[in-house]
Amino acid sequence: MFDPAALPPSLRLDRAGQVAVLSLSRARKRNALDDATVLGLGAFFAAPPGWARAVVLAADGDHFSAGLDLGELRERDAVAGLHHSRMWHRAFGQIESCPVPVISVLKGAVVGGGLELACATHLRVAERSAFFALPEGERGLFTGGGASVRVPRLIGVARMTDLMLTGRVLAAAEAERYGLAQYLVDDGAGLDTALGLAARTAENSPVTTYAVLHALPRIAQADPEAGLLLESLMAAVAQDSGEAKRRMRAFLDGAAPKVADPREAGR
Ligand code: 1HE
Repeated sequence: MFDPAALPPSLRLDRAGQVAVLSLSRARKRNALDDATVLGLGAFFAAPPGWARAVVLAADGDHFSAGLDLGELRERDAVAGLHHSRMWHRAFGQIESCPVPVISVLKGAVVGGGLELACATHLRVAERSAFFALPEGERGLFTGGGASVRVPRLIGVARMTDLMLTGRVLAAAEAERYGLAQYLVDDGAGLDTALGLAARTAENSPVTTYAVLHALPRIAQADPEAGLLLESLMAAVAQDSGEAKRRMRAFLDGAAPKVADPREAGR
């Protein structure tokens, strides 16, 4: 059961209809991620409010997140460092396995642990001000919040190697072209875009949402033959649902929208 009182001061929850808008609210520190924030994110996404059909992850101020709170990175021995990294993995794993779609709105710095956080969300909307980097290399660190698994999935090992070895910073348009963000919008338009996408995802059949969020990433990483079998099993379950039957009947009866040709939108 979701308990709003359990949120740390660095996180704020707002409600937009059936969409939960969770904001990083530590703009003074550029939304650097301290332990309380990471634990709070994990707890929120483990049990999002029951009314939420989607979650938008936004940020106060000009920057999405400056990554790990370097002020907390005191002398930590290797074992403590291991446990700290695993704590981030658990928290961000809760985002990835959230029962409803999670859409992040990115602006300004999306760096280090901030990029790791963004990559755990399902859809990323980047405003033009967003810039993306993995400054761990420069700080003598290595990624510890899941980047080495999630970033190569999105952009490939070669591009992540470039980011880490050379300190390259990607502008929003480059990042969108690489696949770090699925949407690129003007500054200030990210939240509305994300809310629109959230509303659209909420119209999906629950079994489709489940299949996309939970089966698809596993199928994509399985060996191909096992993946194809999993796909068939998932497809059979979805197709058997009453919702699928209703929707297919509606299409055949001419009562459901056709797939729109994007070229028609401008005419
Ligand atoms: C911080 C942090 C932080 C800002 N930890 N306090 N991440 C980085 O290496 C990125 C470090 N940050 C920056 O490069 C810049 O701060 C920004 C480009 C994000 C923003 O610049 P700017 O000019 O708007 O802000 P600022 O003046 O640098 O920072 C404002 C305050 O936020 C200042 O504190 P103040 O008390 O002096 O006002 C900064 O110290 C503070 N601040 N970023 C702590 N990151 C699981 S492993 C993940 C490993 C990593 O993420 S490594 C990458 C860390």
